[in-house]
This record gives sequence, structure tokens and C-alpha cells, in this order.
Amino acid sequence: MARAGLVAGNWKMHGNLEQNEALLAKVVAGTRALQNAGCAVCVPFPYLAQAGALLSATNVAWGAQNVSQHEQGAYTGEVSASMLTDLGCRYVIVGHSERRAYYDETSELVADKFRIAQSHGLTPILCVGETLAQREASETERVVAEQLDAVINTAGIEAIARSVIAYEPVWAIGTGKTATPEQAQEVHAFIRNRLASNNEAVAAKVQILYGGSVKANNANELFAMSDIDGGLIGGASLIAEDFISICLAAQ
Ligand code: G2H
Repeated sequence: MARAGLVAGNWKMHGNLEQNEALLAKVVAGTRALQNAGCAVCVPFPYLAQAGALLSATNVAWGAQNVSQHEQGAYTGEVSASMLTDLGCRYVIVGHSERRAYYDETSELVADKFRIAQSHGLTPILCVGETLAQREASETERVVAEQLDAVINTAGIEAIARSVIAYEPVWAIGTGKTATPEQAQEVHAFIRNRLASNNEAVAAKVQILYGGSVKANNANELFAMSDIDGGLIGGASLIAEDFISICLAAQ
């Protein structure tokens, strides 16, 4: 890999205090010797303080899975970027396909979340990806470009260098259907080339992760591709041994 690797766990809506403690203790121990790659966990909001307490003196960073587009105010149930920095978050996922699909998050809203996260010093992990119907209609590049361009138009191309991009084909998420390394590489290269047409230095620097049914037994071949810098890991991030193996594959 031309860039340092990164593996981020996306716990989604899983966990409890007892399980989290056991999982994080194993992840810390198993990734202690990680070289030239980072490891992070994006946990549900209620467990951010626990993650901070258990991870603050370790190599494992932590973050959230969503953030409000507003600074503060009467937005019942929302969590602001400054609250995330208060809790020591380094990362926040924005634009995950589950939020786009189930909570009607548009690319413009995702761009606003991206921008406010960065303005508070957080590193957004921007998720992009097409549905199966869009892939079958040969719309993958159009969809990914639209999702990417919304953020570039709002935050500027230089902002992309201070973010992480995750390509997550919706048809591969939690389905057990992983994109082949070649399919993933093709879209990663498209993303990097599109960024390069705006700013080559930004394109060369930004980490682009693959997400969608990454497992311990397919991480090596995915991460061997030249434009895949690591992974955003859902289900397998809840199993310590599997998540550690995936982190080690990103070195
Ligand atoms: C995609 C991924 C993590 P999974 O959503 O963001 O989940 O690895 O379970 O497909």
C-alpha cells in the first residue's frame, strides 16, 4: 500500500458495557504491535465515554457513527460535533448507506455533516457506494461521483485530504457478498482519479477504505490492491480475533 493502512470498526447498533470491555481489551492487546497501519472503532454514542476510558492510552482510536449538521440548539435526540470532540473522538462516519437509506440522508446533508465534523477537528469517514440496481444499470461511477462531488462542492477539495473515504457497495453490506478485489479496486481507482483531476496531491494522500462484508479470510486480497488502503468493518469488528486479523492485514 502506498499510504499507511487504516482499519475502522463500525459496530452499528451493537454492544453492551460488558461485551465492549472484553472486546476492546482483546483488540488493544492484539493490535499493540501494529506497524504502518491505524486501528479505530466507531461505537454507538452511549459507549463513547467507555471507549475513551479504555482506549485513551492505546494505539486504538475511537469515533462515532453519525453527527448532527447543526452546531447546537433545539434538535432533540441529536449529537453535535463538539460533543464528539469532548469525548475524545478522532473519527466520525458520515453518509453510511444505512443512514442514506433509512434516515433519508441526502448527499447535501452528508456534506454539511462532513464540514461541521472537520470544523471541530474530527476526521470524517465519508461513505460512498452504489446499490445493486444502480450497479446493474451501469450507474456505479455516476452515483459515486455525485456523492463525492457534493462534499467537494461544500467543503472544498483540500478538505478531502483531512478525511477518509470508504467505498461501500450497498449490495455487499452485511450480505456476505464481498466485491471481488478487482471490482473494488476499479471503483477505488475511479475515486482516486476523480480526486486527482481536482488535486493530485490530495488524491495521492487520502486513504480510501473498502467496506462490505470484509472478513478475516478476504482482507488480505482486498488490501493488496493498489488503491485500497484498509477497511471499514461491520460484522467482523464485533469478533475480536477476526477484527485483529483484519487490522494486521492492513500493515
Ligand atoms: C458496511 C460494513 C461496515 P459489514 O456497512 O460499514 O458492514 O462489514 O457488516 O458488511
